[in-house]
Amino acid sequence: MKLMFIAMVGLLTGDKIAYADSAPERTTYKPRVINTTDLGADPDDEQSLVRQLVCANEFDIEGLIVSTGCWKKRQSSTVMLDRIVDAYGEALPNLRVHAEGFPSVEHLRSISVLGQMGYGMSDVGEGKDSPGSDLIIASVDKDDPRPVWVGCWGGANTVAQAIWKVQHTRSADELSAFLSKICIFDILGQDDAGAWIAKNFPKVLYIRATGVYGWQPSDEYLDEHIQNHGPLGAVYPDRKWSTEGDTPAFMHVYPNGLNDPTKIDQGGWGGRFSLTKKTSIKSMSAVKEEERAYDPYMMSSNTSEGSEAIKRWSNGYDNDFAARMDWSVTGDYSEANHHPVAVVNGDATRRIIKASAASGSSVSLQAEGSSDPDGDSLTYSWTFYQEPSSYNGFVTIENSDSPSATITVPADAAGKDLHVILELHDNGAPNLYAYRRVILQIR
Ligand SMILES: [Ca+2]
Ligand SMILES: [Ca+2]
Ligand SMILES: [Ca+2]
Repeated sequence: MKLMFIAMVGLLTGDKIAYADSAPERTTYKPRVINTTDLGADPDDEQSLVRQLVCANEFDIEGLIVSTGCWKKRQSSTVMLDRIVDAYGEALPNLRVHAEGFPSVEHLRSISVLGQMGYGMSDVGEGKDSPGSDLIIASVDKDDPRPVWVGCWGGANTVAQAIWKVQHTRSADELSAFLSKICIFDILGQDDAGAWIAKNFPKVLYIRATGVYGWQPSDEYLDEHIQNHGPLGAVYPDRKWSTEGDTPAFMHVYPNGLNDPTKIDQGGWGGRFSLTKKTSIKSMSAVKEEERAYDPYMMSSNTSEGSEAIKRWSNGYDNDFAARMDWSVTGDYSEANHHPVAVVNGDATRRIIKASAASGSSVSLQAEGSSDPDGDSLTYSWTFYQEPSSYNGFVTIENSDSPSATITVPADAAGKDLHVILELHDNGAPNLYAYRRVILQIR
């Protein structure tokens, strides 16, 4: 079957396949992210910051906010954050040799601020505005259609203060518009502010991730590939408890072609999350009693795979981090590996491709034109990703290890969708991965 590609935004025509809608579900724009971190409670926030900063060209980082949580109920300075941003500054000339789009140190310093200095909802309300809560409001207020993803690496009371302020100073419609641009990714629930937000503002996209352990690289891996790598490796501490528990907050929005982060059940490097909100998503045990004041409240959380939904991509995200740490220590482009580009049916963006297909038909998907900036050879893998698909049977993919694969759409799949993932990697050191997702809507 010959498929003809018409335009980048998307009309794909052929005997049996056509785009379901002409508007791209997600373009390759960078996600906007703000973190609130309880730096100093557990060295894993420092670890996550290092990983985030070597990936910083993939995001528009609009806020690095030092705040509190149940393991650190007071904050008074950004010193720990500043030290890591300084290390980024040392590595930046090298990083910029290997990819475009890394933010300047001056930009990061300008968005490195204190959030709520006290704990939980006791530090939210009149007269409690902080530089962090003001920054969140200013960021959401920008004339920019992209949502702002607030990652809560500790408590959620700085974003709660931002919402409180808008609730008390603007009209209901203005509040509603404000809330529609905030997406919250809460790691484990580390104060009572998350429950307050979920209870009072149920329309906010609110993920409380609980499957945040079990995907991490080993201590030995970190010794060998991360900690011995220059100024950023030097500020990646040994773990005290678990490694990088907060990292899923930004890995979920990492624009690597796997998922649209606002479609939270698709699944990507940060995990996979249920569209159905539940009442039973509890915080860490230190907060559970305080949280009862807001029962019942509704949140989204991990699907039943838990952190396995992250771990399935481990070669991709481990090698991505290792290669980026290589970038941070060499200004010679040829001394490090760089990511391949995955092209599907002529589309070289990283957006999710949606297409319709008839039950019982064969659908040809082509990755021809995929390339690697280092001239590496590429290995292809097309798989049916069953968990996010509404079709639950088996799907056969012929030539699934070649650039040109053929999906046999099951005869009983009408009305369902099939999520097909192209995962390709190069043969550089370490192997680097690129992904695409095609969602076939079966008629
Ligand atoms: Ca933390
Ligand atoms: Ca170590
Ligand atoms: Ca390469």
